[in-house]
Amino acid sequence: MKEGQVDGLIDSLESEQLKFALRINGTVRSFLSGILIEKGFLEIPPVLFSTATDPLNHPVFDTSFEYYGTRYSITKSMIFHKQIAVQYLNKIFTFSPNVRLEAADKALTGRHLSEFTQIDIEQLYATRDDMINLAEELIVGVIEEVKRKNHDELFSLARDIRTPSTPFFQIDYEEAFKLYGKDFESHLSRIMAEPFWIVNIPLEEREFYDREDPEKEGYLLDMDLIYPEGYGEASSGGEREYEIDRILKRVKIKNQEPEQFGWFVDVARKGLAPSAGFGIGIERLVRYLCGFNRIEAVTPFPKIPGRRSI
Ligand code: ASN
Repeated sequence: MKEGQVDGLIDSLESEQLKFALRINGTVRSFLSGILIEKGFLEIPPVLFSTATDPLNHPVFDTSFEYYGTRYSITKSMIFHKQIAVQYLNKIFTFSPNVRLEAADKALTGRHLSEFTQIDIEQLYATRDDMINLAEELIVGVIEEVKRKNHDELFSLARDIRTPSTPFFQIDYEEAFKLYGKDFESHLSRIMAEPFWIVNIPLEEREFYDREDPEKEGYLLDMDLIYPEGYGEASSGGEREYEIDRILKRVKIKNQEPEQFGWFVDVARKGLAPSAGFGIGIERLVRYLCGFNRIEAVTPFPKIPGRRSI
């Protein structure tokens, strides 16, 4: 390729570090699918576009398009598909590519890509505590596996990752806010030495599908996992709203319309059993394992918010 022709678009491909990251990425994916299959989870293929996708709790550019008279959107997360899938399949996971056309300022965080993959997990009749335990097992397991299998890569990257002890530290959203102000998440991420949970997030901070705590009105039975050393958010998840009245109430609070989530609401009207789950961003996990400053270093064709990409 001629110099200047791709004006920095293949920077990542030219880096030696990318090969280390991709080897670690391979270990991460095979470890996670191996352990989940062993535990009886079924892997379902990803859904790339749908008539209903995650509304998210922050604005992104629209990715909808029309196809034979039906409006679809590119998947922002498979939240609705996984909640429906577990009604029949009990325990599922998927490596789900998500497209979230974030505003350009998100590039400053070093952990946002407009196209990324999350391993999305859901289990019927599970509680938040079940999912916290599972996520901790996966995170500790993946760190141990990478240390075993990718010793050479970690050595070349001069990366020394500490294996966290379980259970991970948990802090209440409100308590963290009181102690450290509105930037508590990044502050805590910088000062902590091991991953930790933020729990009981206020209802208005999250999407309608995270279940409100019946014993603590206005707070959710959800959780965010945060990496230490300043790497920021790793995962989010929780128990789900499954009763139609509650779903409709929550959609209304968000000033959204039930029609926006058409088939999901229709299936929910027929009755859903409770479930819980979470998603772990694969690129963020690999970035953390590699100790990279910026997330685009883990992938050959990064989509950096606001930047032209191939
Ligand atoms: N994966 C997340 C969850 O399970 C949802 C998301 O990606 N917004 O709650």
